[in-house]
Amino acid sequence: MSFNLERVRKLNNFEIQQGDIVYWISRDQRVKDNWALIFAHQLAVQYDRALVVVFCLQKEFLNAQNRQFDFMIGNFDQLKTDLKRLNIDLVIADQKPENFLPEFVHKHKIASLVSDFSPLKIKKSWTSKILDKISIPFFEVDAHNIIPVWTASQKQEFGAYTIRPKIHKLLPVFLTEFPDLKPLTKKFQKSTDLDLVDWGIKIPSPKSPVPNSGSQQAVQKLGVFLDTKLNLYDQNRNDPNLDFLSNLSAYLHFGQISAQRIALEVVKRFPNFPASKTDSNLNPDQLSANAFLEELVVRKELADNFCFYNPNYDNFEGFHPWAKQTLQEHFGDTREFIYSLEEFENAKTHDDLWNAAQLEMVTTGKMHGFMRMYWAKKILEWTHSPHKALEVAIYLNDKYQLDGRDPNGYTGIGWAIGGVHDRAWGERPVFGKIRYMNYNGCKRKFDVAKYIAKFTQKAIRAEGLIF
Ligand code: FAD
Ligand code: FO1
Repeated sequence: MSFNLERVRKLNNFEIQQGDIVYWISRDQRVKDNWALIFAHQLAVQYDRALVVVFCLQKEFLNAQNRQFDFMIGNFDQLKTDLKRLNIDLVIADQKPENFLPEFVHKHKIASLVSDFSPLKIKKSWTSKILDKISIPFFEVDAHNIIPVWTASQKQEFGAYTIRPKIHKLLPVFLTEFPDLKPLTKKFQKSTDLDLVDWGIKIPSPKSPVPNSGSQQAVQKLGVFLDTKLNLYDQNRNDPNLDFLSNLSAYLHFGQISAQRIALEVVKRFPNFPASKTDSNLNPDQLSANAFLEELVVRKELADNFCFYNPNYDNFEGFHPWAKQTLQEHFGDTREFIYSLEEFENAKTHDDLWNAAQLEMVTTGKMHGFMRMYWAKKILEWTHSPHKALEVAIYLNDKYQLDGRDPNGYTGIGWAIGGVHDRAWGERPVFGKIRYMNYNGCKRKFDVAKYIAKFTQKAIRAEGLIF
């Protein structure tokens, strides 16, 4: 089987014992194309054991609201059905992972624990608390990145230009097809002593209509993107009035589709990625595909690199020294406008373009990628300090975006407000040397009035866009 063991980290030194295998599923909520499940399945086959998948449902998760929980839960039936085909049970527990998993391991005499990987502090904290309480092998598998984050680079990278050559070099090794999984012969037998462990809650019903969540929908969306948008992606991606992005970010965030699957499908159609430096004869369709893969692979994996190596990924201390210094030098600058969190949240600024972007996010659960840059930079301009700007941007992004609470979000906001992965630009008030964006620049790029008209309160009411 083409399984590269670089994808796996063993987090302790225990050896495998008698008993079954648990895959604690969190970030990669799918059966197809999931390296963590593939590894757990491989352990089950190798040692002739059963495999059970456990999900710990948290009521509080980084400011997630009903819309995000509904999007996530909307995929659980599919997950359960897909696992059942492999003779694997799904247990959903509404308890903290650090309480439920050690007890489950103990109660069911589990031989080994496998989990998917996330660079976020919340997952690191769950993992370290579990490690303190168990004495069986605990493996972590990077099932989200094409190149495992610890293999791509051993340090925090400065920018896309420093990680790109490393990623491009390793792609032939890691951008491979996934093996098919066969049903397991052994089935997990739950303990008869059910009182001590809460045996799986009923899958809660979504509270609001879920906008097409689930692994099947993700595959459909990918098909539409490949057939009708990819060739014009590069040309149209910075126009928020056009629907030319993949719209896959929420599916990627919840692991309902694998980034590696998307990349494989793109490369099947456009095999010249990465292009060699000397290759200047690429046709426009191939160039467009490469522009998309730059975002999906290089930018996305750079975001995981930032959060993995920088525990301050969500605060001012995480910025590079040049950015902290320039922002500090401009702390005292007069701000023309200052808004409270409430004013931002209710889209009550003087700027109709900013308000429209905020309303797009609140009503649809997804702001267009181009507007995210403008949106975050204006929060820097209209708050008392970069600290406050970060707090407001992260709060709103995590609360309203379906794809929020993600390394891409913390890194994107860090880029806009703190120059993360960017360079110094011409100095100006408030921003210092952080790259600036303004309304007139947007006007030159796209039909600003059209975008505003679409997302004004009145238009939203008429078209029923509210989430
Ligand atoms: P496409 O253009 O179709 O891109 C495909 C995929 O590539 C995306 O789904 C994403 O996984 C990846 N990608 C694209 N752009 C970037 C980028 N700049 N950095 C890292 N990966 C990228 N992305 C999120 O997933 N969650 C967030 O919370 C988030 N917040 C952001 C906040 C700010 C201030 C900024 C500037 C960017 C943010 N991004 C975030 C990155 C980017 O804007 C979104 O990934 C993109 O708009 C999602 O839409 P899409 O899937 O249709 O994009
Ligand atoms: N992962 C879990 O393991 N349990 C949850 O209850 C859970 C809720 C959740 C809500 C919103 C959201 O955006 C993500 C959520 N996740 C949850 C998944 C989470 O994205 C990943 O596990 C993170 O990467 C953890 O660091």
